[in-house]
Amino acid sequence: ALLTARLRDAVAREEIVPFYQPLRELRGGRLVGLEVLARWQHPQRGTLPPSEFITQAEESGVVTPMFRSLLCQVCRDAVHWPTDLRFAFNLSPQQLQDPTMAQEILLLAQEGGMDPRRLEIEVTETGIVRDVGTARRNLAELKAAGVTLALDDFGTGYASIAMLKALRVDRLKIDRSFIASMRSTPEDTRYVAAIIALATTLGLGTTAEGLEDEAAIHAVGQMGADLGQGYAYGRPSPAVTVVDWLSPHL
Ligand code: G
Ligand code: G
Ligand code: MN
Ligand code: NA
Repeated sequence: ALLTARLRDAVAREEIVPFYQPLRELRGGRLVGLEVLARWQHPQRGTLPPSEFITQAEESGVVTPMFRSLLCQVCRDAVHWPTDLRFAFNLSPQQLQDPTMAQEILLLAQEGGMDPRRLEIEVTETGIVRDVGTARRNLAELKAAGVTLALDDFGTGYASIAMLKALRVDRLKIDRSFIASMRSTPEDTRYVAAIIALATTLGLGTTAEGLEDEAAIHAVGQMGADLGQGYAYGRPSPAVTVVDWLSPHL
């Protein structure tokens, strides 16, 4: 209860801030978007990662005001950046169960001057299975407004082909564990290839996560993934760092 009150207060004071990680085209390396990753800039404990507070935020319901605050801060930051940059947000399972979630996101985007076509929403497979009806209506409403839907950590949860069909996601994010095992066990490359082939057959985009070196970038590009994310392209960083990524590079 104490942490919940402290967390609520942190959201109100904007101590929970967006960090950004580049999403790049695998061919050419162009910056096309940024994933928004929450960080708590704690006055005593320094910059805390989501593992220190997201579970508590979800269990207490603070995740909803936290998300609102992050979206508002991103709209403010984005004023200084190119208008074609896209923003990918993570949604908690709890948010997908809220029947007013989609409306609220679209209203906040409008108030912040953010075209919904620049937003990507990342959901996990576990987030969807809980209440398919509400999750599905929320996602359909966002999609109808032009928001891109991405299935995060793909390959590690419960997603079925039927779920991909019902939810009409636009993009699969290959979980970084598959990219990591490709490095240690070359035969494991076939799992990455299989996910990309599935996405391609269904007409979906593929984002490869956890790219830590040029070899991984090259391999997933060869297999047909279109976007990539990982330390090779940039670490999650505060807004001031984003300008360094905007200048033409490589
Ligand atoms: O940035 P980092 O690797 O520490 O993030 C760990 C996890 O925290 C990520 O997998 C991501 O899904 C989750 N996460 C980061 N920011 C947010 C957020 O704003 N909302 C939710 N629900 N999850 C987030
Ligand atoms: O689950 P989700 O995709 O939301 O997690 C994103 C998090 O993954 C980032 O916050 C970051 O901390 C972590 N991450 C991003 N790129 C890499 C990478 O190249 N290697 C590793 N090990 N972790 C990464
Ligand atoms: Mn994510
Ligand atoms: Na992931």
